[in-house]
Amino acid sequence: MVGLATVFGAGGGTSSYQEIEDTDVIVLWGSNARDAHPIFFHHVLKGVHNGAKLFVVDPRRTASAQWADLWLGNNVGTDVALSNTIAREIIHAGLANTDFISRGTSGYPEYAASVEEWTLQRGSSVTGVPVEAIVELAHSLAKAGKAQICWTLGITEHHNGVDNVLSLINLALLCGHVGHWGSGLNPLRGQNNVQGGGDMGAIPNRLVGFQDILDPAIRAQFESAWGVSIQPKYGWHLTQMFEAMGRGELRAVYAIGENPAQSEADKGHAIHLLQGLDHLVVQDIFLTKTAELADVVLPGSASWCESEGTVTNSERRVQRCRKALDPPGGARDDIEIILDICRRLGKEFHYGEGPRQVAEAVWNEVRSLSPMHAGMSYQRIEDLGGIQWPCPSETELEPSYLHHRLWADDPADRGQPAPFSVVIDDPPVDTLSDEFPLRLTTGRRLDSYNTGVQSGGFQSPLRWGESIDVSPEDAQQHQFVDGETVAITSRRGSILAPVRIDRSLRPGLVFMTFHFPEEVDTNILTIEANDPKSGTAEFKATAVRLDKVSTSEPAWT
Ligand SMILES: Nc1nc2c(c(=O)[nH]1)N[C@H]1C(S)=C(S)[C@@H](COP(=O)(O)OP(=O)(O)OC[C@H]3O[C@@H](n4cnc5c(=O)[nH]c(N)nc54)[C@H](O)[C@@H]3O)O[C@H]1N2
Ligand SMILES: Nc1nc2c(c(=O)[nH]1)N[C@H]1C(S)=C(S)[C@@H](COP(=O)(O)OP(=O)(O)OC[C@H]3O[C@@H](n4cnc5c(=O)[nH]c(N)nc54)[C@H](O)[C@@H]3O)O[C@H]1N2
Ligand SMILES: [Mo]
Repeated sequence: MVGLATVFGAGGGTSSYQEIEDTDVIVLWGSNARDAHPIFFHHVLKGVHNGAKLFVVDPRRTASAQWADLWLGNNVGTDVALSNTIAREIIHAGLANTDFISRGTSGYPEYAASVEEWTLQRGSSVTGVPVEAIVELAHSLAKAGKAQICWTLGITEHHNGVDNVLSLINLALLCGHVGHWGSGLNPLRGQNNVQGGGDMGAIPNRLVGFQDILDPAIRAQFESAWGVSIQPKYGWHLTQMFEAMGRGELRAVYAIGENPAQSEADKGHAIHLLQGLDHLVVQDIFLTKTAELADVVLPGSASWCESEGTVTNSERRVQRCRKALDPPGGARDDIEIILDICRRLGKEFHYGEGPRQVAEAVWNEVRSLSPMHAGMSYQRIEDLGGIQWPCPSETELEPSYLHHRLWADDPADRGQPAPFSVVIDDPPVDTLSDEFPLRLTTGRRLDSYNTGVQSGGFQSPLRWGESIDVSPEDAQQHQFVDGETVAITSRRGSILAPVRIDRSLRPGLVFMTFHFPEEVDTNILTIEANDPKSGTAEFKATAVRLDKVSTSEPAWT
């Protein structure tokens, strides 16, 4: 979001799922959508069915890559090098979209000069991607009338994640793939309502509707609606919170629907910091590991199918979420609990009676304060099957893609041009060495979810539990058999896991999830290095070594 907000002023994907189905080129970059965004992936497959060419850029030959016309298996942490090389090739082949560059962008000469050092040979040797593959992606992208660049954590979970995103935005600007039907830049959001959470102000620097908390006029509106005073300063994002705990500046935490004792990088350190708090409150639908550390647990909040409200997906579409079941026992809606806490802190809000009425009243307050949501009544959201923001008018609808003004014929209508960014290749913090020669990247599998709290309780026929996935070459070199338990050691700690030999991995690369922390504690290994611009930790690049531990029977054969 930080990258998109920096260039375009709005932190949201720029197109729509419908346009994914009507485009010429789709690039999934650092995204395994087949496993992690299966519904979105159906739109991708429809696009492919309609003639789009699919490229996947991922160090692993993922389930998504198996559907691709071309897979570019780059080395972990070389995405800036790859996109700069692609950019230079586009420029040198005379394929840059000079019309769009002069209409809608700024900073092109500096950018073009900065990628000049990225010859195909250099790019190929740094990234590990063959020259022909780089050329094919470059030429297909630049020649396409419409193209969609989609990314997720393979791009963002690096200490230079924002630079990675900026380097992909550069490619779209270079080819004119933004601001018109069928083209776009799409960060796929992790949970069903991450986009909505950010839009509602659950980020350190914005109020509802992505409005800057430092703007006095905006603050004044919220102060008068809420009857409170709002401090004119930016807050901390999650990583900064943990840093502040380390300095003793943050003494109390209220965690709602988050399990940081399992999901934080270098979790041994994270748990130590959580234990040192004066006061920890956890509000969750399960008793998590974080809840076990808490002073107060607010249990049994109603889950999504037991609550009313809205969720906003990766294409910025606000949809209704309706209560299908009564919550079990005395479980209550998160919002009821929060309103109760407000009351006990001395501030009463009156939104009516019952979940449906409260949810709609809160939503109408959002509409009154956030221009981009103003036109979305509950009735209209129902009638239209969801509405994408921005929707300022109750009668009109905006196009499904953002930033069309960048193409306007009259320069006066164009607004701020989108700036190119000069982005420098910056390898992972956790360097490979003789002691730690293998690159561990962590991620997800289809049938489990994050720290396993919500998916740990069922038996899937597909599930094998956690494993350390190793290329056949590395397994042979270490003389590992499939299923053998081995020790995985990083600069922060050591854990045990069974080996799974996996042909989707290239030599030197190993893979784990973090879905089974009770049995295999992946985040003991990961590094807390993070991108200061976004606070996102470098979960995707850990240096490890593997050692044999025993001659015991393999966990499976
Ligand atoms: N089944 C399932 N679905 C989920 C989740 C889940 O736990 N389970 N979690 C949800 C959440 S919170 C999120 S944020 C999303 C995440 O969705 P994704 O980001 O798609 O999932 P990951 O598997 O974490 O990472 C994606 C890919 O990044 C690749 N990668 C690693 N390093 C690099 C690199 O340096 N460069 C490039 N180009 N690629 C790299 C990995 O090999 C991996 O295939 O999934 C959501 N959906
Ligand atoms: N090694 C490694 N670590 C990672 C990542 C990685 O790729 N590799 N990815 C990172 C990413 S992208 C993410 S998003 C985080 C995820 O980290 P977390 O968000 O900490 O992990 P989850 O398991 O999704 O925890 C969500 C919690 O919300 C609770 N919950 C669900 N619904 C509700 C509700 O309606 N109300 C309330 N109050 N609670 C609810 C669930 O019970 C669960 O305990 O992990 C990060 N950690
Ligand atoms: Mo996520």
